[in-house]
Amino acid sequence: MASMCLLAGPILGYKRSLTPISSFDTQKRLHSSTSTSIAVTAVEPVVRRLANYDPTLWSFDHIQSLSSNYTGEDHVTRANALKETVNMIIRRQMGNLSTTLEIIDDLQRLGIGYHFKDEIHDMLKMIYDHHYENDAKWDDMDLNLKALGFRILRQHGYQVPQDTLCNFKDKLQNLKPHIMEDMVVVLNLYEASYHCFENESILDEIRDLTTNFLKENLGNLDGDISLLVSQALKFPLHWRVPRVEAKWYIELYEKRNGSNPILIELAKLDFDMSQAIHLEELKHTSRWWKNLRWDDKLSFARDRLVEHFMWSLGFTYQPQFSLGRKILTMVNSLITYVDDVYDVYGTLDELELFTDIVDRWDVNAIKELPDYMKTCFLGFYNTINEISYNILTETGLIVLPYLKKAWADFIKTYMIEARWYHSGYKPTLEEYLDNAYVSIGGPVILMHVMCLSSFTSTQQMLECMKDAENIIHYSSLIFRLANDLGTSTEEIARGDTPKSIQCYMHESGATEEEARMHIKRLILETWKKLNKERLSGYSRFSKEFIECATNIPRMAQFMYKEGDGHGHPYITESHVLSLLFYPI
Ligand code: 0FV
Ligand code: MN
Ligand code: MN
Ligand code: MN
Ligand code: MN
Repeated sequence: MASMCLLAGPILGYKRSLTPISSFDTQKRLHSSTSTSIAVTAVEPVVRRLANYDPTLWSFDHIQSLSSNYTGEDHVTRANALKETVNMIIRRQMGNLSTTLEIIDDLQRLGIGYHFKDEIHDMLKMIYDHHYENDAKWDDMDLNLKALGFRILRQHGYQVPQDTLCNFKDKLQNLKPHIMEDMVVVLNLYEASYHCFENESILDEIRDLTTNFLKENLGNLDGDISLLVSQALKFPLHWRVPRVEAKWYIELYEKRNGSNPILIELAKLDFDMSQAIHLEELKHTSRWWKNLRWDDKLSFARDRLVEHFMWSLGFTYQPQFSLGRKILTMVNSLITYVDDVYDVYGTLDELELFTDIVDRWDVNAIKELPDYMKTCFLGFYNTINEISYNILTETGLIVLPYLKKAWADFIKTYMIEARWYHSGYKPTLEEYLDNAYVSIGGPVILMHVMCLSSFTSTQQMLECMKDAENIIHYSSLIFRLANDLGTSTEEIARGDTPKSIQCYMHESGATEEEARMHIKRLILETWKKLNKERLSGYSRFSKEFIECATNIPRMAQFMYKEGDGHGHPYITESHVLSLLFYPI
């Protein structure tokens, strides 16, 4: 009967008391991508937007049917033997600066650096003490090693000054693009320059000059170096997602002359073995998702479980962070659904109610909510309680009060955006970003990561959280700016509050193209601030926390580089296959 009503007038829907919720599916199919639907109720019309998101590409049954051959003891035994051999290789070349730096770089890029944390730590300490503490030795070193050493030391939290690279200019002039070694120097300088802080003009200049040099000569290159350069020009290594880089680099490294077969075998095996663990995590979370039933009860929103898992995998891929990936996948799913409630489906009055109930964390008040919000609130409430319970049994700490607070603060930023939208208010860019770095979800995600770190008390955790405000801010700000570059065109067409591009256009009179350039510059500047915070953070935060905080903006730039890779799942389909479903 419901569907007959809808067929009679596709623009008219009916309130939930008259029409079962499942009819939203039918509405989705009948409306065009930016439609507004007027649902007629017995009392007053409810105006709702519909986004017409693409359905998920991955069914529950398909996810559950996935499996990997890379489980079992034989693989573990082989991997352990390979790790032993790599350890020997590392020890054998210690003392040789050039091969040491190269092997560290390769181990990291192949995604297996985490197995040799202590060895890498010791090698870098030696290099730093020996070469950097002693200026003269550093000055004598060739430019390529300086660039490589500078990058790797900064990656690991060493305060190497930019002056280390100050005499690059004369050298750069003598470099010949047709000589492969010379291009490697330029490429290494380029990659080093992205570890820049604010006001490091030498590094700024290196970035500009090497970018131009690489662009001008890309056409004349072939082989490895041409692939490395074209990849670097799309995104510098420092901005790339480690798990994505590993998959790409393993293939490239394998084809390279003089590559080490032991490293290749270990990298491949490790990728496939950790992928087997990831698949089990995905299957586990997909059962949680199926039980939650939001995919059909809240069918106006983006059903993106697999993509939410891929985000978590981009944040951290090491096997020991399994619980973290499962929790973050749940968190990402909640964020996306609640975001669609606020941006697309909910009326202003409903949203005020929901915001208030989350703030009070009052499960008894759900009877005041419309039906779809009852499902949304209770599912959300139960999930956060479950996450808190998992963290309690894992760490012994009661984190619920902090999670509740982080979620309430987050939802309030959604409410501010909803009020702006409904009143037609146009914030300045600064006013917008002060709210939007929170509304993107970075702080709430990182609060969960923080809660998963090992602390002896919640007091200690709280102090750490306070210390981490800047790193959280910059990480989330890049996440937001990258999201706006990729999603705001459709958001504005559908009806949403002005995003950073529109705010800047409005306040400065810039064209859209100019505004986009401005946002890209802001991303670069924010990376510099993040770099600084990362470095000072090494003594205060867990390495996992710093890595997650750095991987969030990397993942955002990756997901939104070709538009809305999250809203349009076919854009990211090949990455899901390559990272999650297909072994090497
Ligand atoms: C919201 O997208 C959304 F789905 C995000 C931020 C990606 C999900 C992944 C994680 C939470 C890691 P949308 O562009 O609608 O966000 P805004 O805030 O612009 O409405
Ligand atoms: Mn679409
Ligand atoms: Mn949204
Ligand atoms: Mn939103
Ligand atoms: Mn967006």
